[in-house]
Amino acid sequence: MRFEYSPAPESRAIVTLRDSYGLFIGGAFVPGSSVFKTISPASEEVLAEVTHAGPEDVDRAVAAARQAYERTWSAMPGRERGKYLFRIARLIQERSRELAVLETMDNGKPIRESRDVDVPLAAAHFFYHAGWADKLGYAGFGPSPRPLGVVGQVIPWNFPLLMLAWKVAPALACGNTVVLKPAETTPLTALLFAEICQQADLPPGVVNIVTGDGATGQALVAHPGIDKVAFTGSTEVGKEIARACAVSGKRLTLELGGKAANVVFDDAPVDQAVEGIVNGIFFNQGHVCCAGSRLLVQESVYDEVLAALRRRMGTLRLGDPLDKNTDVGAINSRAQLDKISELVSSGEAEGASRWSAPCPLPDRGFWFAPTVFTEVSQAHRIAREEIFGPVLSVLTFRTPAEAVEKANNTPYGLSAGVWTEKGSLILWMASRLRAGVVWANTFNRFDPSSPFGGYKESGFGREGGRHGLEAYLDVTGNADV
Ligand code: TAP
Repeated sequence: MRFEYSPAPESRAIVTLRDSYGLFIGGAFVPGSSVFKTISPASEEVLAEVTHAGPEDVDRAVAAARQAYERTWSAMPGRERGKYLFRIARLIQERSRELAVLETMDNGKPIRESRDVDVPLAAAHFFYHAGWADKLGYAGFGPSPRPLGVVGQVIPWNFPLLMLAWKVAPALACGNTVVLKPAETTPLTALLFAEICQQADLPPGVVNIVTGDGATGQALVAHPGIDKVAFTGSTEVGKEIARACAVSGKRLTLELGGKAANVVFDDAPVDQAVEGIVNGIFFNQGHVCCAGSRLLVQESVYDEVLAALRRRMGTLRLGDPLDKNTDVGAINSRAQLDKISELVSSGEAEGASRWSAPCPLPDRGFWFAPTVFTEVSQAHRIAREEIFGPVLSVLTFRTPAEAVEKANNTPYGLSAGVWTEKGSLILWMASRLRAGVVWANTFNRFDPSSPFGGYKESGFGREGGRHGLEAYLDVTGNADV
């Protein structure tokens, strides 16, 4: 049965967009060298003009961060730093609706996801790390771990505010100051976060935000005044950054791409597994580094699982991201839509069989219907390359050993999922899957206390949990490390 829903749009009235945004340097919004426009991917409407930071602007931001590091932040007792982080966390909660609506407008993701996932998790990251700020000496890195200095952080467009929180909260809790570059297509929630820093009375220069494109990111990671680089984005750019940092003495963490296997055994409850498969690949339009983009189904239940999956995909509602009933929003940019379309065409050309959910696509904006490929071989590009869109590739297996072999047959290693009612099989699989996170009978679950990160070409370093703190601390000279 298909239910028809009346439109239930969230109001945009809560968001006050400025015509133009400056760079956030030294606690104030300042002009930069040039400007660019940020648009809504759902309507292609221009939302605002944003400043493009050139090398001299990056230089100013790094100088402001250095001054704040030396004069205030690194010398401030942890319990005082913690108060600022708690304050920021509470302000994110207070302004949650505004942040959620703005995120959805700029990114294209459904309001249900920005409201129920992105913004609450961003607040949770600040709450969690606020609690660590005065307890770093008890985190297992020796009695007096020290901050690293000025951190340069570059983030992608798929979870703009949440990736900012993953980066800024631990850096600040550990006593570092920050220069952050959001993605070119999604700068607006980072700029609203800058306002939150002002509202929280955060000392000027502790957080600096430089908007711009890849060249701005390049200038930031190459800047000699940076002590540590934290990057989340594609493996291709991650490799470039690793090369740029190689002989600089800068500390580096990389959170890169993924091609996760979601493995369904024949004893799994099919309806629950199908919900997990749908959540694994269609959540956030599949713009998720840890998306379950390769479904491995045990042969004996293949027909049953695929029939249930197609039925469920047929009920997904695609459209206005601000509508509270929308399941699948807009693709973030034309460039990403082109990339998805090119990889999908390659899947068809290489002989895989395509099925897309029968949903009408809006005339304006960037859209792609939820799609599943069957008859996929491991050699196909759609089985090997990260599509970063709502496209699932299905493969089959007979034995657990074959499932492990196929799941690990990827240059990536960020996440994996296992669906079975046998606890022993879950543990057997988890100990063999080469992935930073393995979910059992669920998918895409996040918590600030749980470390997240990759193996192989998915990068190195962990974010979240006690492990994530280490990336922002100098632990040398501590005897018990
Ligand atoms: P990228 O193209 O790599 O961009 C990421 C960020 O780096 C953007 O801010 C980008 O600026 C900037 N950038 C581009 N070229 C740069 C350079 N040469 N030097 C320094 N910075 C540069 O990735 P994306 O397309 O935005 O994001 C999608 C990718 O991120 C996927 O592969 C996804 O798997 C990965 N991702 C990983 C994780 C984790 S936790 N592992 C989480 C989310 C996303 P512009 O926006 O201006 O290009």
